Amino acid sequence: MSNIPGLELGVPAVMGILNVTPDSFSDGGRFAARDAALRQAERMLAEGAQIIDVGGESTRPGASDVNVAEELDRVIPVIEALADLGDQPISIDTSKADVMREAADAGAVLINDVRALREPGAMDAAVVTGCHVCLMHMQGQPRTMQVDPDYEDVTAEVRDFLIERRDACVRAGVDTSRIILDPGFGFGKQVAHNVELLANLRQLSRLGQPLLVGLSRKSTLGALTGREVDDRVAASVTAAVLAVERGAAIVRVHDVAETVDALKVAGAVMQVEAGI
Ligand code: 7PJ
Repeated sequence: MSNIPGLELGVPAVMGILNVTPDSFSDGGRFAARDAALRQAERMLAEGAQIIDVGGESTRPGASDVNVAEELDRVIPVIEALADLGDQPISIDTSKADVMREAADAGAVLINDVRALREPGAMDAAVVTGCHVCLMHMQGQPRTMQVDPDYEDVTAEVRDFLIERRDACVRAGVDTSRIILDPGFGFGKQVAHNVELLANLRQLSRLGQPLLVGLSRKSTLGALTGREVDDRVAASVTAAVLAVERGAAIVRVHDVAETVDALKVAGAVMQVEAGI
């Protein structure tokens, strides 16, 4: 599945979301303080998260930009403290080259970039750090991406974009074994696009790279269930199971304990099915 140190081969991994932003859409402000963030990370690790994704820039639709100094201030102390806790893999959710470099110095092993290393200097930073990278599809920019997302064939367009970005990374010097792909649920996509992408996820897993899927508490799940963001646990867990069944290697979630339980059940069934 992945050769990120600390992750088991072939077993789906749960990535716990650690937002260190005052404006994150679901746990806004609550974990902004470093100690609170650390407690949340420790809880997610105790619940079975195998990776912690530290993010200091909210990418929710309409969120305002964060400057480099502010983003570094938010994430670096948290990454340093997490690295001191043990050797569980740490991911940095950023698009900024400087944040990638400093996060890697502080102990991050995965760069999770919703802009797929298209910002100035980001590709070089990914290469020099030697980190794993997660390349995500997005149509448009966070501020405006949900205005009128439009596709002829969402699965084909996402696949072609991910192939293009993977190939650009390999040409720049990132080893193929370090590349993870992500269809970018909710990033410039309508509900029907997200549902279609999840239904067709197998086609993306055939690209041969591990897939990361983030649907946790997203508005598509709100649209399908009529539930507010804090009441989307069952919907989120269901989405994670459906994604893993269709080949996802990593699921990025808020509700770690519930997702870990669900994946134990799904994993047992999938192993019998696969004759393992
Ligand atoms: C994703 C992400 C996702 C990856 C966010 C939210 C919005 N990174 N960062 N994939 N979503 N790789 O958590 O709802 O889907 S921020």
